Amino acid sequence: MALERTFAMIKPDAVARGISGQILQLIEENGFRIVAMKKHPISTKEADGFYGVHRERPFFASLVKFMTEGPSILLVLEKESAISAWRELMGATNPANAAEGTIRKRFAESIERNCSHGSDAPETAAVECGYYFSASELL
Ligand code: 3AN
Repeated sequence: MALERTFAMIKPDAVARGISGQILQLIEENGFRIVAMKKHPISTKEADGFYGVHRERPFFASLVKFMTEGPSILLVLEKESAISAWRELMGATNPANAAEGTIRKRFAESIERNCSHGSDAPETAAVECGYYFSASELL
């Protein structure tokens, strides 16, 4: 298996609740290397573009409002099979369906306020890492 990179976010709900440290600890305990990290207030324009694939979904406006309500922590993570490994550690989108021990099972309040984001495929990981980080920031 080859080392892979994925884009991850600790969303505004988790940052505001002061649990980003616990999530970062889980990231490191589970063998991910933090390649890049910054705390960043996502703008409406950025959220609109980032979640553009969901534009026609009924929850889109609410999702953009949520993602812009406070700063997020943006990350590039590296590990073997990082994309699937990070999605596994996050758990299902809806915390009601998330497995025991996952971030969303432990911390998420709802399907919208679900604490974390992770890329879903190599193509989206490449686009999402580049959405917020320049090549010189990937250390
Ligand atoms: P994931 O983040 O697990 O890849 P996506 O890409 O389907 O899930 O959804 C992106 C984000 O949109 C989710 N993280 C969540 O915040 C929100 N979302 C997804 N489905 C719903 C829904 N049915 N109602 C409200 N918000 C949703």
